[in-house]
Amino acid sequence: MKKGFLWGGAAAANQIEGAVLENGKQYSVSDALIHGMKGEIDPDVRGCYPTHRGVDFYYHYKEDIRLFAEMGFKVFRMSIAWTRIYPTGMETEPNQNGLQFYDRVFDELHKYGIEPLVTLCHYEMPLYLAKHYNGFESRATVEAFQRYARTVLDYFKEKVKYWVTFNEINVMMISPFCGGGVIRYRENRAQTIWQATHNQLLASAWAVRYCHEINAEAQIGCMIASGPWYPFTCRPEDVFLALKKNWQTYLFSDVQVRGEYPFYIYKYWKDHGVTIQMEEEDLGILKNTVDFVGISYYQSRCASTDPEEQEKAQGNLFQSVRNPYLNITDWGWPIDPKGFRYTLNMLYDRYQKPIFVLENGFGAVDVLENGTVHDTYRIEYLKSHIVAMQEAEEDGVEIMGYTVWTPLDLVSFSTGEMKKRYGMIYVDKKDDGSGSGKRYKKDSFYWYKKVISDNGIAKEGEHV
Ligand code: BGP
Repeated sequence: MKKGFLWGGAAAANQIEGAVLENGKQYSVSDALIHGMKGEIDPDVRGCYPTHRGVDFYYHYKEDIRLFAEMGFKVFRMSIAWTRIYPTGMETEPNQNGLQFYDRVFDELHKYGIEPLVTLCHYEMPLYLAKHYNGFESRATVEAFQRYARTVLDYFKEKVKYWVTFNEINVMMISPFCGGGVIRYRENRAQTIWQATHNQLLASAWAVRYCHEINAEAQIGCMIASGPWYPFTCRPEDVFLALKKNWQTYLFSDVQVRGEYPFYIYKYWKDHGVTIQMEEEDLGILKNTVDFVGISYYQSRCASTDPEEQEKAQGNLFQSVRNPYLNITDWGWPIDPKGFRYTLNMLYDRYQKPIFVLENGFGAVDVLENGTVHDTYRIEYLKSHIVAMQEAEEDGVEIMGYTVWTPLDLVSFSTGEMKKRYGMIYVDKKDDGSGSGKRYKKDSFYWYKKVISDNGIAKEGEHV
């Protein structure tokens, strides 16, 4: 990859930290997920193991960062837990304990020359705001977010150069609770979802403006869950359906990158009886556009208008029809490195803005044997995707960096389990809460270390 490419890894506070109610912290929306995003929501937070313990990064961060440094990381993407800073979101003063914790983490990263890249909110809205204000449906949540964002952008101005506003902001379309803290719906469900979407986009644009005002050196990006919808067949109906499904993702990047709503949303709102409540300054605030396009990429999807095919797709994470040309992971996620190259090209074509790959990785069951894991399957997945990314760079796409999901085993977001592992470092923790918490290097740890030191993967007979 080009000189100065930012190689590293990514994780989220709610999936790694643990210490869920320590030093003033309160619950976030992630703590109310019983079995991850796909399970029920329990606003009273009963049970919900293992999210609460994560993998104890709160206490292990020094050891973990040392291991990231050993792999040669240039950047570590992490999130600040909003609830460590403003436990309910409504306090007028920040919790100093929370600020000091992240201050120590950033210092530790800098000690090894690792740049922190911080997501302001990775499914971590204070649960209080979801329960009392229905999350982003209310402007009160926008104000709470502004208070929080202002605090951390100011406080960490000297220590953090790279920021992201909301993780996978388009998840609002499949899980409004995780994405935007929405618990209750109006009679017209679409009205609630789109009002919350507007308010969240506003909050994001506000943070971009504030970040630019206080720090000309910083770069702040958006983050979308990418992955193209292919038409299942070349029937024109399937092709058009795929276009519309893709709009559900691009709407979010279109607004954040171009600074205005795209043409196609107005008809959609009209057809669905949606009227967005806006204040006079809203459209002006949305004009504060991001510096880079952050993406997660795990899979592609297929759209079909055939009712039989649609029936088969029920229950899938994205209700995608199975692509017969692709293998799938143990959790049914299609493996499509070419789709990654396609996505990078397509997004660059659409926006001509640098892209930061903020998540890409392989969830699998790992077996710890003699203190290590032989995760050839993970290496294969990552290798094919990194090669696809290199090809996209050769195609002319500007890519800033790649943070693998994830350096460290952690709690899965969509299923809430430890069994689905992504890490290059094995953490001895099981779903029932047992385990020593000890860290072990997997084969992928050594493999990724070499990728970073070679600045990529050499093609047969070539140097990168
Ligand atoms: C993304 C989320 C992450 C992460 C990842 C893997 O959608 O941003 O938080 O968990 O997906 O997904 P999962 O953990 O559900 O396998």
